[in-house]
Amino acid sequence: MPITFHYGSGSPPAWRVWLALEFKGLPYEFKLMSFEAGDLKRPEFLALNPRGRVPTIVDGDFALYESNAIVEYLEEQYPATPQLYPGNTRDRAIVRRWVSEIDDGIARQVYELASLVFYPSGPLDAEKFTVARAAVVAELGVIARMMQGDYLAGARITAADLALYPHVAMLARLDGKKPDLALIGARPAPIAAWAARIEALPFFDKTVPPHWKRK
Ligand SMILES: N[C@@H](CCC(=O)N[C@@H](CS)C(=O)NCC(=O)O)C(=O)O
Repeated sequence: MPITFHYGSGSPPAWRVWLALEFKGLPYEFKLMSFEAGDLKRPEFLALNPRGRVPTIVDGDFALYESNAIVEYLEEQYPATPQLYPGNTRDRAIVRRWVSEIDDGIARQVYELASLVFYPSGPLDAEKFTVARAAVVAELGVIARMMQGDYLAGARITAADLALYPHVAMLARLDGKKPDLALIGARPAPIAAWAARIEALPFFDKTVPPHWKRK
């Protein structure tokens, strides 16, 4: 029985899991959930995830939510698939460290900026934009300096790359809505080259959020 994958378009953690399922070549049944239609708060979905969020998977009789828990579960449950936590204990610790740094850093910073752009609570506040944009650009610089090779943790793609990519992809969406942010051009060269590598993955196009493709 394939894994059931509950996804919401545009959700960075859900995109992370989608990339992982594809990278591993695992069969899955794709369930596109609508935030607007309230799909995530229906009793049948809350029975799988009491927080009513995506991503959520169901593998046989096992339901799991939280993107990082899901990616690690897939890694352990399907050890014959391409690895996202490769190497020895220390290598894997470094991948986990990256994922934590991404969740605590750039993910929050991009979310902060995206909230200002997509869900403004009042009139445009130029100072808030400047501060939020500067935080994103500074963190991209830190990540670029810390990169260990073609990918975040070295020569091979890992869970860290799949964790980061959806947040970097959001920069183009932000520029699209507010071109003077000029975030794409502000990406350090190693980040731009790394993003192009992710976008060249054979399954990448399939995972682009469906509502982004409709634009
Ligand atoms: N820490 C969670 C975050 C999941 C999350 O916040 N998902 C959002 C979409 S990005 C969601 O489903 N929000 C709907 C809601 O909270 O009602 C993860 O990594 O899976």
